Amino acid sequence: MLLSRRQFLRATAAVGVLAPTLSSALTSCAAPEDVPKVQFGAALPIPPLAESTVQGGTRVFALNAQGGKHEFVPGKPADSMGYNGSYLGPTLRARRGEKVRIDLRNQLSEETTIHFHGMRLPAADDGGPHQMIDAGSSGSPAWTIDQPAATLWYHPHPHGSTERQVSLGLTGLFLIDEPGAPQLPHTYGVDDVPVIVQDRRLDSNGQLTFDSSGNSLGTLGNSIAANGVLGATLKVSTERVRLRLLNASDGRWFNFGLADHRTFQVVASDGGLLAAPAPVTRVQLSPAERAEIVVDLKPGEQIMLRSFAPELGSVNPPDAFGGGKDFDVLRLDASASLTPSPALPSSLTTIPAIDVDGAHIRSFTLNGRNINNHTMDMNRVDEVVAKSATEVWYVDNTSAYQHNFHVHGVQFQLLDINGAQPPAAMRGWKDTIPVLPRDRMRIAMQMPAYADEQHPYMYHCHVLTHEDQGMMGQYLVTESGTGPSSLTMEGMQH
Ligand SMILES: [Cu+2]
Repeated sequence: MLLSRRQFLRATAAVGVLAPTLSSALTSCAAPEDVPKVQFGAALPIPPLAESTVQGGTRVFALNAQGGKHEFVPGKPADSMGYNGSYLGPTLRARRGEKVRIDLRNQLSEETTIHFHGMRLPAADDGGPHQMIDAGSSGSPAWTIDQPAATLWYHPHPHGSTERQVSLGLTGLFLIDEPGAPQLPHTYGVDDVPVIVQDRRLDSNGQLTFDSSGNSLGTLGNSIAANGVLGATLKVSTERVRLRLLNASDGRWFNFGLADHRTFQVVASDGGLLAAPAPVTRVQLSPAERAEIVVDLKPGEQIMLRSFAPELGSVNPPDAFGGGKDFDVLRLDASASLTPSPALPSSLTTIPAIDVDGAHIRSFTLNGRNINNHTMDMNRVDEVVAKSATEVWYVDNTSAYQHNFHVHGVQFQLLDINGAQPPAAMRGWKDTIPVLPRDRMRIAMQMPAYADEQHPYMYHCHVLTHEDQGMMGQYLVTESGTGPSSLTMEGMQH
């Protein structure tokens, strides 16, 4: 049975349990208690591909948002939420050009939404905080997929309770395929493997908690889950494996690398393939960012995918608020004999640079829990943009704390970071970028092609605690680029 929000908060208020390896990760907690040390070896579960039917030319997926129990710690089932199961959700998969519909039944005891993170789609189908689905009700967002092959994801977005619903397990991947894809490992669950990485804050009873207790980073966990399992291990049977990494944590930055510091290739960012594979030894992801990486393996070897101490900006202390730890994520166990994999192509796709000549320029300043000195107001329209216009947005973090920045309804290009060219792994399509203290980012994008004076898109910090605290704004897309400064809420919320 699920607890109400108030019951849940009461039940978790006194909790302050730490794993020995992350004992300073939380700055204002009760005395640490031992959490069993995680042994690697449990098989990495592969989220099933969601079944679909084609109805009148539309590919239809059916999802149930439901409560359940999930065992992070054996023998200690935790209250959880999932889509079509007790934790996480199936992987949705569709091709560019297809019309899709997602029939979501809300079987939770509370309202929710389903947001399609990274998708270009009409605002009314985006599943933001205005598209609430009551307990016991259903919603059916539909649109035509019109963007490159990518690893996107879906999750709830109810204003003020996003962190709790996502933390409890409402998270799944949405893969877009495209004809003419370059030759990369592509057998789902074999050499093309989704890896949803979350730091989970578990108490001594193995229950999920999400009390940020004044930590400026939001909730930091004491355990690391890959596809919902602590100490996960992937048996690899091919010479190369493609890992689709999603940072689905509340507030933790990951800096992924292999334990022996070997070079691997980043082949895709949030919104699709890079122009060419980017050889790196680390790829850093803030909450909600994705990277697809290809790792070469030798027969019989074991190698750990690790998150090393992330770079959190010069303003922060080295282990800012406990966000600077390193820890193991996923062990890769290569078979004694490996099936040969084709060589990686030297070029992957074409990413035309957005022509920013004459672009409309806007500025967004992150400070405290504010964006441009405001917290979220569901009735206020913060920006009005013209349909399909090219825009350049400056995003400045004037605070001493790290944030990130996500824009709904678009994929953008990161033009520069403090005037400098971004690293190769960030030169593809993005929908979420880290904005470290004192950083100024400049992004360019073509605004959505769907004009709608009633339904806004969101932009916000994706540290879920910050988002719930109101670090979010709304933009409307209209034909002319002018429009109302407030919304009539009547009939919109339900
Ligand atoms: Cu933030």
